Amino acid sequence: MAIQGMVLLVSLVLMAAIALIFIRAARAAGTAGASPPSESARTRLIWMLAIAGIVISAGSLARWPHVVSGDLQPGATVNVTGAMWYWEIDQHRVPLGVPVVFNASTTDVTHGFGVVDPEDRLLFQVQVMPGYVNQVQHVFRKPGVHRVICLELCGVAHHAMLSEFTVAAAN
Ligand SMILES: [Cu+2]
Repeated sequence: MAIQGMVLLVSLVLMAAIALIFIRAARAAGTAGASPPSESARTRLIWMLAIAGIVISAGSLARWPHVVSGDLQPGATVNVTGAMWYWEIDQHRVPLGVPVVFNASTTDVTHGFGVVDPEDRLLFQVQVMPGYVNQVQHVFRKPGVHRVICLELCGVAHHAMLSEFTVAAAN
């Protein structure tokens, strides 16, 4: 399941759970002389919520991009520099199917290095901050032109801070 689909599902389940709790509370408030829940019922509820929280967190975060690619050996390294308002990328051809490390830095203010696949889906992003070289690793699964966008509002031409590179089979 796509991450967006998973996030939506988890959000809907949690919203339904919160709605049920509110409905129960509203009903209980309307009942004269309703007795408060017993100590054991409260303990059971806390345990159920804790276990649900752990299961949902583990299930929804396990496939997060930085975890998936965390331990891989890089097959290519790309240096990216952000500046108001353009991206400088030292390679415009990036290999398919191997881990690619992006070293992202900035010459001025904070930017957000975001990469969008040919179907307009955001694959990953990393904050680009003055004084740091931030690394992000990604394995491209689809060939084609990938767009680079800025995801940190950085001034009047932030929206025009665009670039692109092509993902193709390494040879
Ligand atoms: Cu920017």
